[in-house]
Amino acid sequence: ETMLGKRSLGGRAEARKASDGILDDGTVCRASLTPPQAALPRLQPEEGFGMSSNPSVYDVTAIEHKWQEQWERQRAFACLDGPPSQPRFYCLVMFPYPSGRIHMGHVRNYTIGDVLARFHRMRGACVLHPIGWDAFGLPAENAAIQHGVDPERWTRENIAEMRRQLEALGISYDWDREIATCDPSYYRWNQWFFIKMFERGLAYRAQGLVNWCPSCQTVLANEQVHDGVCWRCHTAVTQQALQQWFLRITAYAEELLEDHRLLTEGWPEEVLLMQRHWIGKSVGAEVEFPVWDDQRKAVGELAIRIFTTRPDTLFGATFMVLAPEHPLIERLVTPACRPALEQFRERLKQATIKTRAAADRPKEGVFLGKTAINPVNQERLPIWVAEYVMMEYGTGAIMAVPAHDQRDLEFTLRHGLPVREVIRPPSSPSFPSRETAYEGPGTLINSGRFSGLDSETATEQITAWLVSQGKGKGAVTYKLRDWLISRQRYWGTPIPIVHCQGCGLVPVSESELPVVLPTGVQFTGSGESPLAQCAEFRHIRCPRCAHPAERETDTMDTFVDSSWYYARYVDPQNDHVPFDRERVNAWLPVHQYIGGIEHACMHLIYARFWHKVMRDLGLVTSDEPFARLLTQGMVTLGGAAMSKSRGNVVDPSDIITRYGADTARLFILFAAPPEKQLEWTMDGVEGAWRFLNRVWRLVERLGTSKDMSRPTSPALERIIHRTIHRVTRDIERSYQFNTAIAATMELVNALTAYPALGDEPSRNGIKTLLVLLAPFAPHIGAELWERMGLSGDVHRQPWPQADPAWLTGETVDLVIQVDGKVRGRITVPQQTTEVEARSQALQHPKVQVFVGQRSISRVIYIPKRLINIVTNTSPSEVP
Ligand code: ANZ
Ligand code: ZN
Ligand code: ZN
Repeated sequence: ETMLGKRSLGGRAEARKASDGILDDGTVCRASLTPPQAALPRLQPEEGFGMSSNPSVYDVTAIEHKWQEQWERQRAFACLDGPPSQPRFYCLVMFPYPSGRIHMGHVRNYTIGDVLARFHRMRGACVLHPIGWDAFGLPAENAAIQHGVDPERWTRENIAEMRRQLEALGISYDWDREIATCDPSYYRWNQWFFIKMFERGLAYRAQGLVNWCPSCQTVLANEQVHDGVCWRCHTAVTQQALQQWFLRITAYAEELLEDHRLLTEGWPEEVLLMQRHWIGKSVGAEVEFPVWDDQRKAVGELAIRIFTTRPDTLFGATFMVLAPEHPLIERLVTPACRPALEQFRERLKQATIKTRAAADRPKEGVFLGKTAINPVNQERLPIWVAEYVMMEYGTGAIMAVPAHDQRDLEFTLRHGLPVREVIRPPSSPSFPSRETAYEGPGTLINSGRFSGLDSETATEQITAWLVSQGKGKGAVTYKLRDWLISRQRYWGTPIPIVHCQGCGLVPVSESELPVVLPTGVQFTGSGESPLAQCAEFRHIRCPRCAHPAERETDTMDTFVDSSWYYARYVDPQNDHVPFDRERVNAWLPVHQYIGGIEHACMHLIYARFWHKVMRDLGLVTSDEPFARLLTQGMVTLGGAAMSKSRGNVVDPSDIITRYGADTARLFILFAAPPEKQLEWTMDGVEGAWRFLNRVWRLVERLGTSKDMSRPTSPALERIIHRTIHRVTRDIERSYQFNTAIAATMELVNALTAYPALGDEPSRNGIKTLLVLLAPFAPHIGAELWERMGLSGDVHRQPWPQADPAWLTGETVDLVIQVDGKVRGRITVPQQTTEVEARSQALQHPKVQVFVGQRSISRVIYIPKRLINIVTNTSPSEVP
């Protein structure tokens, strides 16, 4: 019997959740992760780890500090652009907002990134692994309003505190490239890009809706509206139209969709799907409905243009609907209908932007007193205004087909309008019900000469007919809206525009950049934004005509800051251009980007857009910024995402103080594959801690001999090479760090079980173990390497290579029994562990039949001969 088998299984390896750590062969490994017997451990080195028999616990804090200081002093992870021949690896984690404290989500994100960075360095790549701060944003300004602290100071202090916490995690960042987006040296380039976009018509000003607090007399960000009321004074929030700045992201809508083909390999399908929905491409037609004039004169002069995805339902239109903001309304509304229209508009103001589009809102609307003519059958359709039609989508007007559009049907039921069915469903001969529209395709009825056609053919033919009559054309619409970037806020990038009476909108000249945020402004939270109230900032001479003029006082959405920071990291100190083209093109696209799924749409679409703009400005040559994307799963406690309001937060600092960064990292990496949800358990943390202590004791047992020449037994040699193979493959191919760590745990078992010459563990084996562990637990790796007297630094060792000769070993036939009866045979390598043998046996179809739903009480394994699976069955039940 191998000791290895016994140890890894411990006789308690029931089928467990994936998060317990699954070996690549599907077996659960709890090598040293058994729950603690006692309560919380005492972690003072001198006291031992709550286990008096094991006094050899090491001084985590001292050791981790020692290495962190050394890395810092040596600038150990500074990235010098290597020779062109050296492979490069740009590993980027989404930079944090400096809230002041890191949370477990950060720890997970940055640990994953660090393993990859360290792994690729050891593999010989030149690695760029930067960090910085997404430093503008509302919380700093809210702190200023509520507590009177200066946003800049608040932010800087938070950055300092979070930097300290990140350093305590031992992440291998190149701190020389640290950037903070609130530095004028950074946001200057936001302004530079803005001007380039303005010159190209990609930045423009137009009416946009904002949230407005009537009591504070101020614009509110969406985050400042809580359940429809102002965060400060609890007054109901209204909407207001204001001149706003937009970036024309819609000009890139098709390309943003199209270029998904470049990302199918490297991005999660889920993210691409979410983006596809966000961009929301709809193919259909635009159709003109001439307005009926009572004098029958001007028919056709005025027309309502609608967008529809269902030209096949044109004969079913029974009325028209315009968005409340539609410009034609003023020209259409009859005097008799005007009072009702005004009332309706008053009511609308009460609705916030978010709630208006909600599906379950009653379909409010008013009649304008006019009709329009359906071009296919000359019917006259009443023209209404309703809030469920959005000005920002399509043409801001629709033909309503209540029989086949649910929203139209609900509106009809409320306002007593007619319904006409024009599509017969393929399967059922009758229509579902009076309350449910049939929205699918079918056969046309009541549709003149198009009756009898199927939806698809009819769509084509009706569109062609409309084109031939000059009444319409094929059209494509996107849900994606232009990006509203103005914020009536202080703590953001000032928009570099001057308003001149004579010249209009004039960009600040490039030599005058950056437009720096003024200091010493008032934060009241009411009235105009602090910048608008700051006369010294506001008043300026026009760059073009030198007459007195006014600066734009809006600042930019902070998503601007995060749209191109990945390029700035490559050349962070450049003060002539945003970055040097050659240097950036040598590094982009980012090889691996890592962050939360919550950024699937906004951030990741804005950055893709910005990249394409930079490409079109000739600054980058690639089409996409991020070649691969990993979206890490949530960290949960008690099944729910950790959150302050829920009170289920574990503070990373507490864990690091008690157990050390290596334990925190190892636990997080081992508990679940990176993209899966991770349930925080103290048992797991302690298991990771115990494992690291086992490694420590293994090295301690070596004594003082530095003799590396002792032979390693062939059996152990084989396990070492198999471990190298598995760890490498799991990191490289699928980022399955949990199984990679499980493999190192098995190696520790083996090293404990196969002392090279009976008295001491294998030095060569431990050396390999430390190299393999270094990316996961970098401090203990470096410390034990030094203590073993090995030369150099473990983090600069080349990654070991598995010798293929050791991977294909001789095989043996194993007999499989279930409850003592032979049920099959499998061929396995001689050194197969009990864990592996068990897993393979359980996959055998015959075994599955005979085990069935029963639980397994015991496994008897005789290496090279037999495995017997004993189930919880009374003997009489055995067939
Ligand atoms: C007639 C029709 C008949 C429609 C039918 C649907 C079903 P998607 O697929 O989301 O693009 N629509 C067009 N512009 C709109 C706007 N600004 N606000 C609200 N609704 C608008 O939806 C396209 C459909 O949404 C269009 O096709 C139009 O209604 C409506 F049996 O036209 B349809
Ligand atoms: Zn208010
Ligand atoms: Zn001027």
